[in-house]
Amino acid sequence: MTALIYNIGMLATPEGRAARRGKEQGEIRVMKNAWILIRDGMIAELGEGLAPAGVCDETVDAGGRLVTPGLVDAHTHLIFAGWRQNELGMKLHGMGYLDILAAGGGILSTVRATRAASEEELFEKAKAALAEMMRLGVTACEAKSGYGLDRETELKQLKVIRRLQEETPMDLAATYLGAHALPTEYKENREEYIRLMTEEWIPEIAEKGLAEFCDVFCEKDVFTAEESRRILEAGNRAGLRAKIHADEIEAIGGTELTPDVNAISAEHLIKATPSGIAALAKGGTIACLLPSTSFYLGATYAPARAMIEAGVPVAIASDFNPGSCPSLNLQLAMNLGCLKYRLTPEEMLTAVTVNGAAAMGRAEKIGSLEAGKQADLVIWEAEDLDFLAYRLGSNLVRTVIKKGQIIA
Ligand code: IZC
Ligand code: ZN
Repeated sequence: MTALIYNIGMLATPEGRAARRGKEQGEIRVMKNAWILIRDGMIAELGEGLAPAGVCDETVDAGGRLVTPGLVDAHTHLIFAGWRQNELGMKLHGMGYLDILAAGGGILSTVRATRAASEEELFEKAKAALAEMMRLGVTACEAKSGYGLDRETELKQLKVIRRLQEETPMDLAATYLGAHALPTEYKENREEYIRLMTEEWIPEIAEKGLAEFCDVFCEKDVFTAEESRRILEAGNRAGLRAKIHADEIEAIGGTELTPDVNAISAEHLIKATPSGIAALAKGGTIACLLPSTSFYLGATYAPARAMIEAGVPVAIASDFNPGSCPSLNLQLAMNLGCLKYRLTPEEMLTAVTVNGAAAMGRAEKIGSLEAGKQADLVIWEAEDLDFLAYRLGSNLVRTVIKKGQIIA
Protein backbone atom coordinates (compact mmCIF):
# COMPACT_ATOMS: atom_id res chain seq x y z
CA MET A 1 0.00 0.00 0.00
CA THR A 2 1.60 3.26 -1.16
CA ALA A 3 0.34 6.83 -1.05
CA LEU A 4 1.77 10.10 -2.29
CA ILE A 5 0.91 13.48 -0.84
CA TYR A 6 2.02 16.14 -3.26
CA ASN A 7 1.70 19.87 -3.92
CA ILE A 8 2.45 20.70 -0.27
CA GLY A 9 2.99 24.47 -0.19
CA MET A 10 4.87 24.37 3.10
CA LEU A 11 5.92 21.30 5.05
CA ALA A 12 6.88 22.26 8.62
CA THR A 13 8.25 19.69 11.06
CA PRO A 14 10.67 19.33 13.91
CA GLU A 15 13.24 16.58 13.45
CA GLY A 16 14.63 13.88 15.67
CA ARG A 17 13.61 11.05 17.93
CA ALA A 18 13.85 12.79 21.28
CA ALA A 19 12.53 15.93 22.98
CA ARG A 20 14.03 19.18 21.72
CA ARG A 21 15.22 21.77 24.20
CA GLY A 22 16.63 25.28 24.32
CA LYS A 23 17.42 26.77 20.92
CA GLU A 24 16.60 23.44 19.25
CA GLN A 25 12.96 23.83 20.27
CA GLY A 26 12.59 26.57 17.65
CA GLU A 27 14.67 24.92 14.94
CA ILE A 28 12.33 23.15 12.58
CA ARG A 29 12.66 21.92 9.03
CA VAL A 30 10.67 23.87 6.45
CA MET A 31 10.24 22.57 2.91
CA LYS A 32 8.51 24.35 0.04
CA ASN A 33 6.63 22.63 -2.77
CA ALA A 34 7.10 19.32 -1.00
CA TRP A 35 5.85 15.75 -1.24
CA ILE A 36 5.66 12.75 1.07
CA LEU A 37 5.76 9.15 -0.09
CA ILE A 38 4.06 6.69 2.27
CA ARG A 39 4.51 2.95 2.24
CA ASP A 40 2.47 0.67 4.50
CA GLY A 41 1.55 3.51 6.83
CA MET A 42 5.12 4.71 7.27
CA ILE A 43 6.95 7.65 5.70
CA ALA A 44 9.22 6.15 3.04
CA GLU A 45 10.64 9.37 1.63
CA LEU A 46 9.95 13.07 1.47
CA GLY A 47 11.39 15.91 -0.54
CA GLU A 48 11.04 19.19 -2.38
CA GLY A 49 10.26 19.79 -6.03
CA LEU A 50 9.24 17.10 -8.45
CA ALA A 51 7.45 14.21 -6.76
CA PRO A 52 8.78 10.73 -7.58
CA ALA A 53 7.23 9.16 -10.66
CA GLY A 54 5.57 5.75 -10.50
CA VAL A 55 2.18 4.38 -9.64
CA CYS A 56 0.78 4.84 -6.13
CA ASP A 57 -2.34 3.25 -4.72
CA GLU A 58 -3.49 6.66 -3.61
CA THR A 59 -2.52 10.28 -4.33
CA VAL A 60 -3.55 13.31 -2.30
CA ASP A 61 -3.21 16.83 -3.65
CA ALA A 62 -2.45 19.15 -0.73
CA GLY A 63 -3.39 22.12 -2.91
CA GLY A 64 -0.40 24.24 -1.90
CA ARG A 65 -1.36 24.11 1.77
CA LEU A 66 0.58 23.72 5.01
CA VAL A 67 1.36 20.19 6.22
CA THR A 68 2.63 19.37 9.72
CA PRO A 69 2.95 16.19 11.76
CA GLY A 70 -0.28 15.06 13.42
CA LEU A 71 -0.70 16.85 16.74
CA VAL A 72 0.17 14.99 19.92
CA ASP A 73 -1.85 15.74 23.06
CA ALA A 74 0.34 14.45 25.90
CA HIS A 75 -2.00 15.21 28.81
CA THR A 76 -5.69 14.34 28.95
CA HIS A 77 -8.13 13.03 31.54
CA LEU A 78 -10.07 11.41 28.72
CA ILE A 79 -12.01 8.75 30.60
CA PHE A 80 -14.81 10.14 32.75
CA ALA A 81 -18.57 10.15 33.12
CA GLY A 82 -20.71 13.28 33.42
CA TRP A 83 -19.61 16.88 33.27
CA ARG A 84 -19.33 19.61 35.91
CA GLN A 85 -21.15 22.56 34.40
CA ASN A 86 -22.73 23.19 37.81
CA GLU A 87 -19.31 24.36 39.03
CA LEU A 88 -19.22 27.30 36.65
CA GLY A 89 -21.69 29.28 38.75
CA MET A 90 -19.73 28.45 41.91
CA LYS A 91 -16.57 29.75 40.27
CA LEU A 92 -18.29 32.91 39.12
CA HIS A 93 -19.30 33.43 42.74
CA GLY A 94 -15.68 33.27 43.78
CA MET A 95 -15.20 29.65 44.84
CA GLY A 96 -11.75 28.35 43.95
CA TYR A 97 -10.88 25.00 42.37
CA LEU A 98 -9.56 23.61 45.67
CA ASP A 99 -12.55 24.99 47.64
CA ILE A 100 -14.93 23.02 45.41
CA LEU A 101 -12.82 19.88 45.87
CA ALA A 102 -12.71 20.35 49.67
CA ALA A 103 -16.52 20.58 49.67
CA GLY A 104 -16.71 17.11 48.07
CA GLY A 105 -17.21 18.41 44.52
CA GLY A 106 -14.65 18.76 41.75
CA ILE A 107 -12.71 15.56 41.09
CA LEU A 108 -14.78 13.75 43.74
CA SER A 109 -18.02 14.46 41.91
CA THR A 110 -16.54 13.02 38.70
CA VAL A 111 -15.40 10.00 40.74
CA ARG A 112 -18.99 9.34 41.85
CA ALA A 113 -20.23 9.55 38.26
CA THR A 114 -17.40 7.40 36.88
CA ARG A 115 -17.88 4.67 39.50
CA ALA A 116 -21.56 4.51 38.58
CA ALA A 117 -20.93 4.30 34.82
CA SER A 118 -20.50 1.05 32.90
CA GLU A 119 -17.36 0.32 30.92
CA GLU A 120 -19.46 0.61 27.76
CA GLU A 121 -20.70 4.10 28.67
CA LEU A 122 -17.17 5.28 29.41
CA PHE A 123 -15.95 3.76 26.16
CA GLU A 124 -18.63 5.43 24.02
CA LYS A 125 -18.13 8.83 25.62
CA ALA A 126 -14.34 8.73 25.23
CA LYS A 127 -14.64 7.43 21.67
CA ALA A 128 -16.77 10.45 20.76
CA ALA A 129 -14.19 12.75 22.36
CA LEU A 130 -11.41 11.07 20.39
CA ALA A 131 -13.36 11.54 17.15
CA GLU A 132 -13.61 15.25 17.91
CA MET A 133 -9.90 15.40 18.76
CA MET A 134 -9.02 13.73 15.47
CA ARG A 135 -11.15 16.23 13.54
CA LEU A 136 -9.10 18.92 15.31
CA GLY A 137 -5.84 17.42 14.09
CA VAL A 138 -4.76 15.22 17.01
CA THR A 139 -3.42 11.79 16.02
CA ALA A 140 -1.97 10.61 19.36
CA CYS A 141 -2.84 11.30 22.97
CA GLU A 142 -2.12 10.30 26.50
CA ALA A 143 -5.06 9.34 28.73
CA LYS A 144 -5.18 9.11 32.51
CA SER A 145 -7.27 7.14 34.94
CA GLY A 146 -7.91 8.86 38.27
CA TYR A 147 -11.70 9.07 38.46
CA GLY A 148 -12.15 5.72 40.17
CA LEU A 149 -9.79 5.90 43.12
CA ASP A 150 -10.72 2.31 43.89
CA ARG A 151 -9.25 -0.81 42.34
CA GLU A 152 -12.26 -1.77 40.25
CA THR A 153 -13.01 1.60 38.69
CA GLU A 154 -9.38 2.45 37.97
CA LEU A 155 -9.04 -0.90 36.17
CA LYS A 156 -12.27 -0.15 34.31
CA GLN A 157 -10.86 3.19 33.09
CA LEU A 158 -7.55 1.64 32.05
CA LYS A 159 -9.34 -1.16 30.16
CA VAL A 160 -11.33 1.48 28.29
CA ILE A 161 -8.04 3.10 27.21
CA ARG A 162 -6.79 -0.28 25.96
CA ARG A 163 -9.99 -0.85 24.00
CA LEU A 164 -9.79 2.63 22.47
CA GLN A 165 -6.25 1.82 21.35
CA GLU A 166 -7.52 -1.35 19.68
CA GLU A 167 -10.74 0.02 18.20
CA THR A 168 -9.97 3.61 17.10
CA PRO A 169 -7.24 5.08 14.87
CA MET A 170 -5.82 7.12 17.78
CA ASP A 171 -2.49 6.13 19.35
CA LEU A 172 -2.94 6.21 23.11
CA ALA A 173 -0.62 6.00 26.10
CA ALA A 174 -2.20 5.04 29.43
CA THR A 175 -1.32 6.66 32.75
CA TYR A 176 -2.40 5.43 36.18
CA LEU A 177 -3.47 8.43 38.28
CA GLY A 178 -4.82 6.76 41.41
CA ALA A 179 -3.26 9.62 43.35
CA HIS A 180 -5.62 12.19 41.83
CA ALA A 181 -7.48 12.86 45.09
CA LEU A 182 -7.97 11.10 48.40
CA PRO A 183 -11.20 9.10 48.07
CA THR A 184 -13.88 10.05 50.61
CA GLU A 185 -13.87 6.59 52.18
CA TYR A 186 -10.18 6.99 53.13
CA LYS A 187 -10.55 10.50 54.51
CA GLU A 188 -9.53 9.31 57.98
CA ASN A 189 -7.05 6.77 56.66
CA ARG A 190 -4.83 8.27 53.97
CA GLU A 191 -1.92 6.01 54.89
CA GLU A 192 -3.98 2.93 54.00
CA TYR A 193 -4.95 4.43 50.62
CA ILE A 194 -1.30 5.10 49.81
CA ARG A 195 -0.38 1.59 50.96
CA LEU A 196 -3.00 0.05 48.67
CA MET A 197 -1.72 2.04 45.69
CA THR A 198 1.97 1.42 46.30
CA GLU A 199 1.86 -2.17 47.47
CA GLU A 200 -1.10 -3.66 45.62
CA TRP A 201 -2.63 -1.68 42.79
CA ILE A 202 0.45 -0.26 41.05
CA PRO A 203 2.12 -3.70 40.87
CA GLU A 204 -1.12 -5.25 39.60
CA ILE A 205 -1.67 -2.60 36.92
CA ALA A 206 1.93 -2.91 35.74
CA GLU A 207 1.71 -6.70 35.74
CA LYS A 208 -1.44 -6.56 33.59
CA GLY A 209 0.22 -4.11 31.18
CA LEU A 210 -2.62 -1.62 31.65
CA ALA A 211 -0.47 1.52 32.05
CA GLU A 212 2.93 2.82 31.02
CA PHE A 213 3.04 5.82 33.34
CA CYS A 214 2.23 6.65 36.95
CA ASP A 215 1.09 10.17 37.80
CA VAL A 216 0.32 12.07 41.03
CA PHE A 217 -1.61 15.28 41.69
CA CYS A 218 1.00 16.90 43.94
CA GLU A 219 -0.89 19.89 45.29
CA LYS A 220 -1.87 21.66 48.47
CA ASP A 221 -4.63 19.63 50.21
CA VAL A 222 -4.20 16.76 47.72
CA PHE A 223 -0.88 14.81 47.89
CA THR A 224 2.30 16.20 49.45
CA ALA A 225 5.69 16.07 47.79
CA GLU A 226 6.82 13.29 50.14
CA GLU A 227 3.70 11.21 49.42
CA SER A 228 4.19 11.86 45.71
CA ARG A 229 7.76 10.61 45.98
CA ARG A 230 6.64 7.34 47.60
CA ILE A 231 3.93 6.73 45.01
CA LEU A 232 6.17 7.52 42.03
CA GLU A 233 8.97 5.37 43.45
CA ALA A 234 6.51 2.48 43.69
CA GLY A 235 5.64 3.17 40.06
CA ASN A 236 9.32 3.07 39.11
CA ARG A 237 9.80 -0.24 40.91
CA ALA A 238 6.91 -1.68 38.90
CA GLY A 239 8.21 -0.24 35.61
CA LEU A 240 5.75 2.66 35.29
CA ARG A 241 7.60 5.85 34.34
CA ALA A 242 6.79 8.87 36.53
CA LYS A 243 4.73 11.92 35.62
CA ILE A 244 3.67 14.56 38.13
CA HIS A 245 1.02 17.29 38.28
CA ALA A 246 3.05 19.99 40.01
CA ASP A 247 2.83 23.71 40.79
CA GLU A 248 -0.67 24.00 39.32
CA ILE A 249 -2.21 26.07 42.09
CA GLU A 250 0.57 26.23 44.66
CA ALA A 251 4.24 25.30 44.50
CA ILE A 252 4.74 22.64 47.19
CA GLY A 253 7.92 20.97 45.99
CA GLY A 254 6.65 18.52 43.38
CA THR A 255 8.79 19.90 40.58
CA GLU A 256 11.93 19.71 42.71
CA LEU A 257 11.27 15.99 43.03
CA THR A 258 11.49 15.22 39.33
CA PRO A 259 15.21 14.30 39.04
CA ASP A 260 14.95 11.93 42.03
CA VAL A 261 12.06 9.97 40.53
CA ASN A 262 13.39 10.22 36.96
CA ALA A 263 10.12 11.81 35.80
CA ILE A 264 9.55 11.78 32.06
CA SER A 265 7.37 14.88 32.36
CA ALA A 266 6.01 17.38 34.87
CA GLU A 267 2.61 18.90 34.19
CA HIS A 268 1.08 22.38 34.64
CA LEU A 269 4.02 24.17 36.35
CA ILE A 270 2.01 27.40 36.48
CA LYS A 271 3.73 28.43 39.71
CA ALA A 272 7.11 26.88 38.92
CA THR A 273 9.99 28.61 40.69
CA PRO A 274 13.63 28.94 39.58
CA SER A 275 14.57 25.94 41.75
CA GLY A 276 11.83 23.89 40.07
CA ILE A 277 13.02 24.89 36.62
CA ALA A 278 16.60 23.99 37.57
CA ALA A 279 15.39 20.56 38.73
CA LEU A 280 13.64 19.94 35.41
CA ALA A 281 16.78 20.91 33.51
CA LYS A 282 18.90 18.67 35.70
CA GLY A 283 16.68 15.63 35.22
CA GLY A 284 15.96 16.21 31.52
CA THR A 285 12.26 16.22 32.41
CA ILE A 286 9.80 17.58 29.85
CA ALA A 287 7.65 20.49 31.00
CA CYS A 288 4.17 19.58 29.82
CA LEU A 289 2.33 22.91 29.90
CA LEU A 290 -1.44 23.32 29.78
CA PRO A 291 -2.30 26.89 28.85
CA SER A 292 -6.02 26.29 28.29
CA THR A 293 -6.24 25.39 31.99
CA SER A 294 -4.64 28.70 32.99
CA PHE A 295 -7.19 30.40 30.78
CA TYR A 296 -10.09 28.43 32.22
CA LEU A 297 -9.02 28.89 35.85
CA GLY A 298 -8.24 32.57 35.33
CA ALA A 299 -4.74 31.79 36.58
CA THR A 300 -1.37 33.06 35.47
CA TYR A 301 0.62 31.25 32.76
CA ALA A 302 3.57 28.93 33.31
CA PRO A 303 6.99 30.57 32.79
CA ALA A 304 7.57 28.82 29.48
CA ARG A 305 10.23 31.20 28.15
CA ALA A 306 12.33 30.77 31.29
CA MET A 307 12.07 27.01 30.81
CA ILE A 308 13.21 27.13 27.21
CA GLU A 309 16.07 29.41 28.21
CA ALA A 310 17.06 26.97 30.95
CA GLY A 311 17.18 24.12 28.42
CA VAL A 312 13.96 22.42 29.54
CA PRO A 313 12.02 20.83 26.67
CA VAL A 314 8.50 22.27 26.57
CA ALA A 315 5.42 20.33 25.43
CA ILE A 316 1.93 21.81 25.23
CA ALA A 317 -1.18 19.69 25.82
CA SER A 318 -4.91 20.23 26.30
CA ASP A 319 -5.50 18.85 29.85
CA PHE A 320 -8.97 17.88 28.65
CA ASN A 321 -11.00 17.15 31.82
CA PRO A 322 -14.49 17.94 33.12
CA GLY A 323 -13.31 20.45 35.73
CA SER A 324 -10.43 22.80 35.06
CA CYS A 325 -10.39 22.42 31.27
CA PRO A 326 -13.46 21.09 29.45
CA SER A 327 -11.75 21.73 26.11
CA LEU A 328 -10.09 19.13 23.92
CA ASN A 329 -9.11 21.67 21.29
CA LEU A 330 -5.33 21.57 21.04
CA GLN A 331 -5.43 24.35 18.44
CA LEU A 332 -6.66 26.70 21.18
CA ALA A 333 -3.76 25.64 23.41
CA MET A 334 -1.40 26.35 20.49
CA ASN A 335 -2.75 29.90 20.14
CA LEU A 336 -2.34 30.45 23.88
CA GLY A 337 1.16 28.98 23.72
CA CYS A 338 2.16 31.74 21.34
CA LEU A 339 0.13 34.58 22.81
CA LYS A 340 0.56 33.86 26.52
CA TYR A 341 3.79 31.88 26.79
CA ARG A 342 5.32 33.93 23.97
CA LEU A 343 6.56 30.86 22.16
CA THR A 344 7.37 31.39 18.51
CA PRO A 345 5.20 29.40 16.06
CA GLU A 346 8.21 27.11 15.51
CA GLU A 347 8.67 26.47 19.24
CA MET A 348 4.93 25.92 19.58
CA LEU A 349 4.90 23.36 16.73
CA THR A 350 7.68 21.41 18.45
CA ALA A 351 5.70 21.58 21.71
CA VAL A 352 2.64 19.87 20.21
CA THR A 353 4.49 17.33 18.08
CA VAL A 354 7.83 15.76 18.91
CA ASN A 355 8.02 17.05 22.49
CA GLY A 356 4.51 15.78 23.18
CA ALA A 357 5.49 12.48 21.60
CA ALA A 358 8.56 12.31 23.84
CA ALA A 359 6.38 13.00 26.90
CA MET A 360 4.39 9.93 25.82
CA GLY A 361 7.53 7.87 25.24
CA ARG A 362 6.73 7.71 21.51
CA ALA A 363 9.28 10.03 19.87
CA GLU A 364 10.92 7.13 18.01
CA LYS A 365 7.70 6.54 16.11
CA ILE A 366 5.72 9.77 15.88
CA GLY A 367 6.00 13.55 16.33
CA SER A 368 7.88 14.49 13.16
CA LEU A 369 7.73 13.96 9.42
CA GLU A 370 10.84 11.95 8.61
CA ALA A 371 11.56 8.74 6.75
CA GLY A 372 10.96 5.77 9.03
CA LYS A 373 8.32 7.44 11.18
CA GLN A 374 4.61 6.73 11.14
CA ALA A 375 2.72 8.68 8.46
CA ASP A 376 0.60 10.80 10.83
CA LEU A 377 0.02 14.27 9.43
CA VAL A 378 -2.38 17.15 8.99
CA ILE A 379 -3.13 19.15 5.87
CA TRP A 380 -4.17 22.57 7.15
CA GLU A 381 -6.47 25.21 5.72
CA ALA A 382 -3.46 27.49 5.99
CA GLU A 383 -0.58 28.47 3.76
CA ASP A 384 2.08 28.72 6.42
CA LEU A 385 2.81 28.01 10.08
CA ASP A 386 2.35 31.63 11.17
CA PHE A 387 -1.26 31.41 10.02
CA LEU A 388 -1.94 28.53 12.44
CA ALA A 389 -0.61 30.54 15.35
CA TYR A 390 -2.41 33.68 14.26
CA ARG A 391 -6.00 32.60 13.51
CA LEU A 392 -8.17 32.07 16.58
CA GLY A 393 -11.26 30.04 17.26
CA SER A 394 -11.73 28.18 13.97
CA ASN A 395 -10.83 24.59 13.24
CA LEU A 396 -8.19 25.01 10.53
CA VAL A 397 -7.87 21.29 9.79
CA ARG A 398 -8.56 20.23 6.23
CA THR A 399 -7.45 16.58 6.21
CA VAL A 400 -6.03 14.27 8.89
CA ILE A 401 -3.94 11.28 7.83
CA LYS A 402 -3.10 8.54 10.31
CA LYS A 403 -0.74 5.70 9.35
CA GLY A 404 -1.23 6.77 5.73
CA GLN A 405 -5.05 6.65 5.85
CA ILE A 406 -7.42 9.61 5.76
CA ILE A 407 -9.30 9.58 9.09
CA ALA A 408 -10.83 13.07 9.12
O1 IZC B 1 -11.13 16.72 37.18
O2 IZC B 1 -10.45 18.58 38.03
N1 IZC B 1 -6.26 19.40 37.92
N2 IZC B 1 -6.87 17.34 38.00
C1 IZC B 1 -5.84 18.18 38.45
C2 IZC B 1 -7.76 17.94 37.32
C3 IZC B 1 -7.38 19.27 37.25
C4 IZC B 1 -8.94 17.29 36.70
C5 IZC B 1 -10.24 17.57 37.35
ZN1 ZN C 1 -4.21 16.97 34.53
